[in-house]
Amino acid sequence: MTRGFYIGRFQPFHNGHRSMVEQIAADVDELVLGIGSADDSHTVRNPFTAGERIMMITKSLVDYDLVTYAVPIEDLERNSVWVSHVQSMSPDFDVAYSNNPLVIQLFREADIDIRQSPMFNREVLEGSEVRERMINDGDWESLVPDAVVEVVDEIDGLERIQMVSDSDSNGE
Ligand code: NMN
Repeated sequence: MTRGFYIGRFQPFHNGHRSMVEQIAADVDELVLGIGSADDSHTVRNPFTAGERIMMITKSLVDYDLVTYAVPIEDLERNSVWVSHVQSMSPDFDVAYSNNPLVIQLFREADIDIRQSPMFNREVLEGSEVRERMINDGDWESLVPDAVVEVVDEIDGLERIQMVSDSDSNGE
């Protein structure tokens, strides 16, 4: 039995994340999705709360033949103890997945098997692209699973991200 750990901010969970999960599912029996920056919300970079991201992830992956756990992971001021913090919050895992260079470095230094995907640029670009389109009334829906569209609708997420984007640009 192999359990993996995939860390991301999932702001919001989008099709690039879902493809990563599909790739990872070929390697593991169970997958922990670590919801990074769990303590942040209501900003342009992190519009959604940890609870809202749990809903997006759980509903998007409901039809997959994979046991998944979504675990909120708050940020710490100290990078040097972040991996221990992750381990203290997560079910045990055998292998970690991330495309974030700092995350890769920290797991490597802790001697944890860390794998990255060739979708690096795509995944990073896609999160900010989805948020941009949400702010500008563009077509964000085609970049995310249907379940995410439903969650954003339920929580009035568009109104929120447009509001925080307005207050950001006013310097408030
Ligand atoms: O690759 P992304 O989607 O940015 O996700 C990585 C997550 O890991 C982020 O939420 C980031 O804040 C988090 N992280 C936190 C620390 C810390 O709290 N010191 C260190 C490395 C990564």
